[in-house]
Amino acid sequence: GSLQLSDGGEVLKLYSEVEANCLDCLMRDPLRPFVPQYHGLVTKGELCYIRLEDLLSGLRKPVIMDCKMGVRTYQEEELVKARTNATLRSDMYQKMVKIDPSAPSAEEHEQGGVTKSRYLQWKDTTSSTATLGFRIEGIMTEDGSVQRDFRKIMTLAQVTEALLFFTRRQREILEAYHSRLLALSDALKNSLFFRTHEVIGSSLLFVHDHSSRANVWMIDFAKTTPVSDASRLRHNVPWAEGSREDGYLIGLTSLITSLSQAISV
Ligand code: 4IP
Ligand code: MN
Repeated sequence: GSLQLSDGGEVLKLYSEVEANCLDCLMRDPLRPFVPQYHGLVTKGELCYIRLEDLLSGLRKPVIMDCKMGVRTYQEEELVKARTNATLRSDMYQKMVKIDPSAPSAEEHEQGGVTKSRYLQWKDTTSSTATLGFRIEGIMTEDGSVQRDFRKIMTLAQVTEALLFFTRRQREILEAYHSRLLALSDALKNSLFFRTHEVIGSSLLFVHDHSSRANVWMIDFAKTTPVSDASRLRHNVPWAEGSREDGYLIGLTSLITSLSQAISV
């Protein structure tokens, strides 16, 4: 993600027009209680930033989990680009080889590059994204260390294990997350923003600390774009190219199911 700076109870995030437009809409939508409060823009030197509520402010040694939502993490335009004027990314090829040297095709090995859509698709299909509609991108434990090995998780049972690790099996916290996600699910049903936006690469941020407060926030809207006036998205059906469907609710349902399982362990 883009660089974030902390600034007196606020977080500054590098300006993106797409994200700023989303935040403008979200401040007037039923989803507002599930999004960091947006305070407009600020310029520092040459750069423009989005001013956001610091979701960690007031927390002691917070424990954080980032779940990237949806059945895909690339925009449809990325596929069009790959077909029409494919840019080969050597950085993405290298990241791929580092994780699995046998993942690139013979041609990709030869070129030493892959397209962005190919790389993101590969990540989506080697994680729970494509099947469960979300993946755990990372967990930050209370000592501040970030663990990223959850990205290869494929099954709901593994997700439940990860949730038990993340919450250290604290029932109150698991239950607080569960009810927050049910409330989010209600808000999404009433949200005009949600009906009219394709939500790609957005995360749910789970945060708790020593008190049994636990909260979930929707973050990262740089790849969340409006659909045309006439169309509405369902978010709970598989994606087919052209449909713009993101499978966001498939992921939310998986997460709620997994939390229920973790609670009943
Ligand atoms: C990253 O791959 C993430 O997928 C980024 O998504 C994505 O940025 C990067 O694309 C890609 O290189 P790794 O996490 O495997 O390093 P996110 O920011 O949601 O984590 P986009 O542009 O898709 O947001 P590039 O093109 O920014 O490098
Ligand atoms: Mn990003």
